[in-house]
Amino acid sequence: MDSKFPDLISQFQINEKPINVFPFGSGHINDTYKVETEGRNYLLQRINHSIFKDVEGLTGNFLKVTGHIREKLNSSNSGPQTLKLYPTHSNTYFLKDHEGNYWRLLDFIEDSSSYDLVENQTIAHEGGKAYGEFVKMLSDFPAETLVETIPKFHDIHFRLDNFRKAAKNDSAKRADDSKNEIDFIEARAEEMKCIIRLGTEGKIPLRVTHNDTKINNVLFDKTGKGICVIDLDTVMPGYIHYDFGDSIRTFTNTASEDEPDLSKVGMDPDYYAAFTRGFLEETKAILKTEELKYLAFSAKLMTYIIGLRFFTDHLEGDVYYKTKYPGHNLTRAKTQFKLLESMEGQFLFMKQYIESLCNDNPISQYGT
Ligand code: ADP
Ligand code: GN1
Ligand code: MG
Repeated sequence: MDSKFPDLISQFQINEKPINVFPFGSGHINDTYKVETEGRNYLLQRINHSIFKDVEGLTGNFLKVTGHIREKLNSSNSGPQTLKLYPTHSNTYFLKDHEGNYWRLLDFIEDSSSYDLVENQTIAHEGGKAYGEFVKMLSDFPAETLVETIPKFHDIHFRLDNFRKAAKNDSAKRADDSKNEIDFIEARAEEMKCIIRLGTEGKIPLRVTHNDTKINNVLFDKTGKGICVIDLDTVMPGYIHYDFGDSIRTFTNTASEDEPDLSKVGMDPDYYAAFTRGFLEETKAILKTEELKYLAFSAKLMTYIIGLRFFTDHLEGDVYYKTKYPGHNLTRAKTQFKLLESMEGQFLFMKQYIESLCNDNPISQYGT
């Protein structure tokens, strides 16, 4: 174990001493470690401070949101859990070390697993229920009391501007080799502006959304039941489409997010159906007709946005996401764009499936 950990961990209000501390999980943003002790285990995270600039505001959001969820879970006394942060001896819920790094300590959720790739329909259905329940539990939480931890996070105008600047500046000299991707993005740019337009026109409400609903941000128990939604750093006001769409992106892909063999990449219709069923079982009653109408489209939007962000990072020389090899972000972007094409080919099915679940409130899904 790195010699910095015992001192770091001793600054939090826990009784146990660490025996073993090792890197854990496959997130792209924070540095995550499992802390083993003679008693319970913990999860230590170094918060990526260059991405999350307001750690105090982010921690405030975390405490408010988990507090609200905990009250709901207590009153229903059911299986799901929420994350628990430990305070430091100075009674703050994060620690700033002498190098300027920010750390937090959480309960390690035992007997749980996260997946990078969906393995069966139970996982997809349970994932849909977990993310659906998460938004439902927060539907009465005052969104305006949360800080925006990453401003304009899913703002398509902002993301397109960043991409166009990156392509023009071409600081890593990669744009010439990426003509196909640039054309792919531009061909779809107008279509992708519709959710933000509906929001600006007041036709869909701002809710408290998770905004990073990928498959490995839900923990499942051994039977495949979803037990905890994690990675709460981006919980802030957003549209329901951000959560549903980003989930479909990762819960339905037949290959990994960074699969280089594009022939393996595509949207599995059975996983789409299973996730959607679970999500709507929890949320149908709270969603407005106008929100439901754009759900199928949102899967295309979020696959596009995340592909656009991977691609922009590639053009900028891999400055945002953790990468394992040069070109990793380009591989990820190509995978997203192939997945988006697969969704385009199955869009009629995607729309009709949602319509079939909304028989009591007939809606026609948006888009062609
Ligand atoms: P990142 O922002 O880098 O994605 P996450 O908060 O998602 O960081 O954590 C990374 C991984 O660590 C998760 O995908 C999950 O596998 C694991 N993990 C996170 N929190 C817990 C927890 N409280 N208990 C057990 N495992 C966890
Ligand atoms: C990042 O933190 P992680 O790995 O769950 C990113 C998401 C992307 C995702 C793509 C704060 O999520 O927006 O969708 O990678 N999080 C942030 O895998 O940028
Ligand atoms: Mg994560």
